[in-house]
Amino acid sequence: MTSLLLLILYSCTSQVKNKEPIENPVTKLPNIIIIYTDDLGYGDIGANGATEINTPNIDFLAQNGIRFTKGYSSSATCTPSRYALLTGIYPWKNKRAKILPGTAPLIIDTSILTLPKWLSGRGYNTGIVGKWHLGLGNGNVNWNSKITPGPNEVGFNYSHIMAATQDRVPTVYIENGYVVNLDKNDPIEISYRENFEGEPTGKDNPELLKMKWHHGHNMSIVNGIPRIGFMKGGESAKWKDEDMADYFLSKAKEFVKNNKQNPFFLYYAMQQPHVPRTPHERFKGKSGLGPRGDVIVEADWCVGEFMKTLEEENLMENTLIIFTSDNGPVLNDGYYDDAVEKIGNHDPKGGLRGGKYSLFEAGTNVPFICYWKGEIKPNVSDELICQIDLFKSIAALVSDKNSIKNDGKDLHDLLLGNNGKGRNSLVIEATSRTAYKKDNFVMIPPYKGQAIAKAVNIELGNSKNYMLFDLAKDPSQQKNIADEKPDFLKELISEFKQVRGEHSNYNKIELK
Ligand code: NG6
Ligand code: CA
Repeated sequence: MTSLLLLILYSCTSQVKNKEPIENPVTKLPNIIIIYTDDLGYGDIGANGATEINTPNIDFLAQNGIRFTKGYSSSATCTPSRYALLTGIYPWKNKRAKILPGTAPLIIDTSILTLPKWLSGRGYNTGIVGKWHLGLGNGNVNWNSKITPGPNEVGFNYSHIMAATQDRVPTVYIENGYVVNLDKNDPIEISYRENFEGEPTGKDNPELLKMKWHHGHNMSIVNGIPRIGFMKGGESAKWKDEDMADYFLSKAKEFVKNNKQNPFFLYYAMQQPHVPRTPHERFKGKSGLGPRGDVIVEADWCVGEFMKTLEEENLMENTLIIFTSDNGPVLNDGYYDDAVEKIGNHDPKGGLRGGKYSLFEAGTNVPFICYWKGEIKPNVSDELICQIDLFKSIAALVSDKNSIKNDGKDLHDLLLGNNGKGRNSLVIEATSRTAYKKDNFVMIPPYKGQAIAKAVNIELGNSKNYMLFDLAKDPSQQKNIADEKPDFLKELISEFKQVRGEHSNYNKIELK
């Protein structure tokens, strides 16, 4: 449909403006932007019902675009969700797609087809700004020379990233494989096993901390914040946490300005509201909910500022913006930062059960919005869609002739608000466990382990018995109906086994 539209647009342009140089049809392809937040819950935005926090810019996208009530990340943690987003492959097919340390090697095989690689083969300028967390190098990274392979080797022409998470070392920005502002005389060393002699740690030097750790996060101290992992050197390259939002925003804007001559794809992977929550001074106290709320307000502001750039550059009518989150919410994720104490009446889960790390709905049912000025009619959809579908769906928008094979579905009609049909079924993942969704039902197989992860106070979805929920009647998963529907349960188990079966037939690169 859109390809047809693009074709018509192009032929009109060439007829009407026949005295002017004919535009390259490629420039008519839509720009594509994925704004990806970190740990933002379904209920954290006004558009999904939040009343205790203001997110006007994200709400604008929702109110003027299509808002999905059943939009899912593939997983309830970061690395696997990002893997699925970029490859269209179920992350449980890759054993290494788990929460990674900052020293982990790249987990995307550089020979497979990814969304940015495919787009780049179609003439797109492709860029990532923000959180990566998919590993770098081949093991034993030397942070003081070119760090490769990384985002640039799996399809991004431009990358300006943090390696893992805001709470993990190395706490530096990396641009196209090089640590930014690194002083060669003060080389960076990183270890996730042992401290470097003489370096203070959160555990032994509480007097140096401006933020206290609750669980984990007691190793190297950077900017008064204790982190996961040990780091030595790289003083001039270390980021200032409070400036990170402004920093990535400026890089995202720069990418747009520098790449607008061609169609572009930007993966803008914000760090908020993941821990440590470090709002800029301008946002401190703005939400009344403590730093977690403040960084959500900050992230929303970033969305607004970024949109202004698209307006100024006259790109709105030709740009598809997808806004979503890598996994559901968590309050205490390892630091004392008042997230629990100041939550008041705010419900980040939006009435769902569980949260980050959980197989219950709040783990993966996340904010999911598509906006394209003039192209998408404002709408709300209850159809099932997953981030794993974005690769195929975007590919179908760009070219209806593609033969991409992965675990995603082409749902581009749905993305454009055209009353398309969503998925019938989906496997979701949480810390290497999986569950099966079918229509309005979700089946969670029995898993050993604690029912509640005590440190974060989240129900994980572990149970001795099969659980089955009818989300249409029971969206907060209060009533296990596995015993009431034994035949249906059997059917779901058998389908689930089939989907989880042998992996086969994944795309090796087909373009270039
Ligand atoms: C956990 C961290 C948590 C967070 C998470 C990754 C501890 C005790 N907890 O291991 O704070 O960093 O990993 O989050 O270290 S994610 O959103 O990137 O998946
Ligand atoms: Ca996350």
